[in-house]
Amino acid sequence: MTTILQRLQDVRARRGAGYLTLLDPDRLSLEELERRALMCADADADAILVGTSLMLSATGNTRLFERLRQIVDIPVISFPGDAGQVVDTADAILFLSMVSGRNAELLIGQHVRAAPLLKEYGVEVIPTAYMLVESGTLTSVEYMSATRPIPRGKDDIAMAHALAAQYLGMKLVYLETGSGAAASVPASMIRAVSGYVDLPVVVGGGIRDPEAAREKVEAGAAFVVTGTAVEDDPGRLVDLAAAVHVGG
Ligand code: 1GP
Repeated sequence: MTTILQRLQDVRARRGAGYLTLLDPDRLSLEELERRALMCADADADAILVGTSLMLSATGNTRLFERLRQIVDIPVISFPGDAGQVVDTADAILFLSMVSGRNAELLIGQHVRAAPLLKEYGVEVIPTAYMLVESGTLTSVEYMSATRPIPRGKDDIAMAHALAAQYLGMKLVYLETGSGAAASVPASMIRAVSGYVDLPVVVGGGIRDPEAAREKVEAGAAFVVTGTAVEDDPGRLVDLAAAVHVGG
């Protein structure tokens, strides 16, 4: 059976890069999330990520994944802020280790809590090195993780972290400035990291227009993530997807 990771790799091979859209369950109602998921799929997104830094609502995360998987035929992947967001209804989970920080809970602690559940659920696990990059303002992820981001101009630090993650056996590198960030990950850092490691590089945070999305792909991003655009500017989704799909 084809895994979700293989499907994503195949998207990258066929389309040049993949376009992933993030839905934050804290920001919209279930009905609205369903509507946005359909818009993402119609706009030709390659997968939907679902996750949040906080999880303010106690209800419906399991149900949300179930519903989204019923209504779209692209993968619905968990992008959890912590082990409390693990569900048995996701197609896969980005098993994020926040390697840019030195917070043991986010490097291994939450994973110990989540791993037995994921085994029981049979959810596909995609080991992902999550790297927070300085964005100029304090983002939710920086605040909630109590970690310091990698300085924007320090490509060498990002490269060394990504290579260490590769040697630790991770399958993706996620370069992130945080949802709603004022600045996205610099092209020079994406170029440096993607040229240095063998892992596909996912880039997210602060990407609002097709030009910025295309710049990330041209710098070497295998996948581009947008979240805020899905909420604030869904009319842009088609153009964002087209800008990422450089392979046609
Ligand atoms: C967050 O990278 C994503 O993990 C999306 O960020 O909401 O800024 O698009 P935005």
